[in-house]
Amino acid sequence: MAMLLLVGSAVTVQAIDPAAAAETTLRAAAAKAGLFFGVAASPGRLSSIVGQEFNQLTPENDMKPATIATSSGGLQNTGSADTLVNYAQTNNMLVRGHTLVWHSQAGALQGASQGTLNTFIGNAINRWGSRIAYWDVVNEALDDNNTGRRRTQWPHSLSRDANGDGDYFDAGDTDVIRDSFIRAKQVVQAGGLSTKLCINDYDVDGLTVSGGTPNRKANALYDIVRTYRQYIDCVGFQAHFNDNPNSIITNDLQANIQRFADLGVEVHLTELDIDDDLSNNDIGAGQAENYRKVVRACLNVARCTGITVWGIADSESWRSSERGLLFTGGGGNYQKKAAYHAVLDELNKGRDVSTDPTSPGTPTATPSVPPTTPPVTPSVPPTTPPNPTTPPATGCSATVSLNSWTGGFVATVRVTAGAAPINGWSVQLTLPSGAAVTNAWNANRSGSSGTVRFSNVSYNGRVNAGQSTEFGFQGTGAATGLTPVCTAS
Ligand code: 9MR
Repeated sequence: MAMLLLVGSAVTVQAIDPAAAAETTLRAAAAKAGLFFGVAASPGRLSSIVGQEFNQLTPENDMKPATIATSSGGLQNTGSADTLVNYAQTNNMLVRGHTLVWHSQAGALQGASQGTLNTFIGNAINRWGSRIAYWDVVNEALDDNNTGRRRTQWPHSLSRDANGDGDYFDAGDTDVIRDSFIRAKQVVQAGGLSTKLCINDYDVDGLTVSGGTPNRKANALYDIVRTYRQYIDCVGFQAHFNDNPNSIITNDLQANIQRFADLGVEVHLTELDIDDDLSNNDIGAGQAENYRKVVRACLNVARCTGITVWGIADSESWRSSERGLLFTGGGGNYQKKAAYHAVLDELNKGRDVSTDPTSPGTPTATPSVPPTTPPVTPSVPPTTPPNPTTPPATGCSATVSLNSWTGGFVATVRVTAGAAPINGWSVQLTLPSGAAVTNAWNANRSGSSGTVRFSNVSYNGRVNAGQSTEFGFQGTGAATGLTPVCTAS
């Protein structure tokens, strides 16, 4: 049964038809709600449950530099990663590449220069191309203990804070995060890849941590994403929840997801596990209830487009003593926990984006949480133009990139002004039969199937000559062969 789109005067509520039969796997329920539900795995854990229950896969260890990088930035030992990518493709699962630039498990790359990191970034992205939907380009860049500072060990020691003001955003600064993303973006654009580029970290989940203290680590991540937005497509909250005061579940998880989503990036919960005796938390008691609330926080933000659990069963988890996952058992023989049933039930209820200002039908607003530092344009521009297509002499052009899974997709549309600035735009495209748009961001929308039209919202109509802006939409069904037509006003 199809989703219902209930349009009120000021809100749009997207819910699953209550009369519809509930889906019986996580992946089917997630696809119907318009997001992916994934798992971290290694080749030894590819039992049939992986493809049955999940539609996204993250190699738990097999794409880390320690496994695949040579000291000169080349590739080695890619067999296990290939096995996982092939499995994902056979089972219609998206792949998250994990990870390119990380202080841990760096192997032969440990201590490498930015130039060598860039070589590795290019080799790794190009090896799997668009078969990788999302790459964690930079992992865990921020310090522990809620300081809000960057890490200082390699590779962050490659960065230079020229004026000592505590950030790496000024002219004269160098920043391994910025430079790694610039390189990754160049590679994606040069190859015409649909791969999206993410930054990933832990203890960044809520606006606050224990005791209502501001989450400075989350704020620092927010500043990075806002400053380097032109290179960053997605943000991963690892979401390892436990009793550490900085790792608890807080009531402002959804608000934090929302403020990142308001920047126009996709948000994912990338490594979810929840300590089963998590008593120190704001939002619930039992593990199943905690899972329910975390999944709900994502479902209530249109641009929260995926959740990945960090393993299948408790016994096989990196934190087995916390029993933080959705299954018991092991070795391919798994039993569903109460937490599994809670997640499935919550996914089956679908999204409720009535409080999401970026969802259709609600007034589009600027981010409700003010940035903690003024936006700064990165001082080193990319060495390739942001759009690989040649803009027309006047007017505008549009290109679309897709991330698809069985039963659903997310499309990102880039609108580029021609030789003259434009003050407004509209993009029309025709969806194949069976496909339907469920929500959109950074654009007004008319229509949901067949020919659909998108137009600028208040803050992105003006596009300078040769510059670009992006909007996105999410849908059900398969969206192939989209040809966007852009009209400037
Ligand atoms: O789950 C991974 C475990 O098997 C490895 O031994 C460990 C080594 O650091 O990495 C674990 O995965 C980590 C992920 O790559 C980054 N975020 C934290 C994860 C759990 O430690």
